[in-house]
Amino acid sequence: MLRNIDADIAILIKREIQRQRETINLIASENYVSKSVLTVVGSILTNKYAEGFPGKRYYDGCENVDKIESIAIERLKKLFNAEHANVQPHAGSQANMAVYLATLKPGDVILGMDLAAGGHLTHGTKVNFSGMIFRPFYYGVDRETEQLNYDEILKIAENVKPKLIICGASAYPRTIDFKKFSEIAKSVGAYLCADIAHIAGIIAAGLHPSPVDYAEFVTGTTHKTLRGPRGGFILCKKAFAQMIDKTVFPGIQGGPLVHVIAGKAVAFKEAMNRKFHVYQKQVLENCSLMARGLIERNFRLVTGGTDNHLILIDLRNKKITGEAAQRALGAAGITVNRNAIPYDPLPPNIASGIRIGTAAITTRGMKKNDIEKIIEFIDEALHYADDFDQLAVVRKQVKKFASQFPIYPE
Ligand code: DSN
Repeated sequence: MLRNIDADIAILIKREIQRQRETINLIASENYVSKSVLTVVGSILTNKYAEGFPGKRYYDGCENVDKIESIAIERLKKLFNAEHANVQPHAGSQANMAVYLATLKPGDVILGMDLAAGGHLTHGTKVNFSGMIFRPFYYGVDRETEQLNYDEILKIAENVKPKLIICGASAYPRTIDFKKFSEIAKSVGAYLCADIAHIAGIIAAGLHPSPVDYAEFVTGTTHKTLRGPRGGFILCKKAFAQMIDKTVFPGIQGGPLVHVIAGKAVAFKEAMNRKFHVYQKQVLENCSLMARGLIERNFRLVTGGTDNHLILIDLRNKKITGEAAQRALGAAGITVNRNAIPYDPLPPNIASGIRIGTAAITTRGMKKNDIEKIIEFIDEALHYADDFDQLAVVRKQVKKFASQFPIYPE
């Protein structure tokens, strides 16, 4: 028993389960994996070293993990209709790093979405490897519409002549036009990498256009809307398969996490099921209901709404910062993250907004009436942001509400 060996960790895991059960998780990049995924990731597969790829390993005893990784690869290819898949990246960052190192030389120009406008650290931020090794330029969103302006992106691309364009975002609530990005990339002779970390599950369910036919490289994570274990993946055309694989290993990683790869395989199988399509539809429906309900309560949403699983709320009219809102909601048992809004006047550690998503609450089974209830909780918590007694009252209500949606029942 873990608690006899290491009571410290045992108790913290117990508390974390309790926290996950008693709170409402609106973090747009999180989800709850199935019991099957959980079992596989916690399995004896963690004991195995398997540097290399199926059939070409540097260690003996890989007959079972070879099959597991091959199954994961085939399922992922099928799920996204891709020519080649690599399931070894430990995370989305490693997936992006592999694509960049496979296609670029240090100092080459890359063009990605500005972190401040909703992009990701690995899309060229100065403090990240992507901005340290390469020469990053950025596109943002239109000041008026707060959406991607493809004419503007083309102009920037023509100006800076990138070798690689990265599209995809961490905090962009609208559909991304991968075809337009591909036209822009082609017109300036750049590779296109679509980072679908956030929307992978929605794409797999056929509810967001896929970049697979348009981008030479598609990267993503398995743990967000795709609802698998924490990890990354890369899809590419056959012509790039070898260079991608060898950049992942031995380029940037050693032994793959075969227990996680097995968990990915299970999640990919789950994502092929009809039930997953129904789930993703509900994620989108819940997000759109959430957007409407928030607007009715005078919340200003960046871009005026959402097409996907996430919403970015500009809190300036509510006279509260993102940081204070995150704290108040946290005290009320609602987990969110503060987030910069486009052209944010505040520094990112304070931020004028919060980002919320519906992937996790939908996995718990929440629907229309529950979304209305959650909006009430949010409104109340932000109204009483400085009153810890009132927030404690809301927290009690949230706990009671959350208990109706059990996760990992004992
Ligand atoms: N940190 C992730 C997110 O929350 O969107 C992106 O990697």
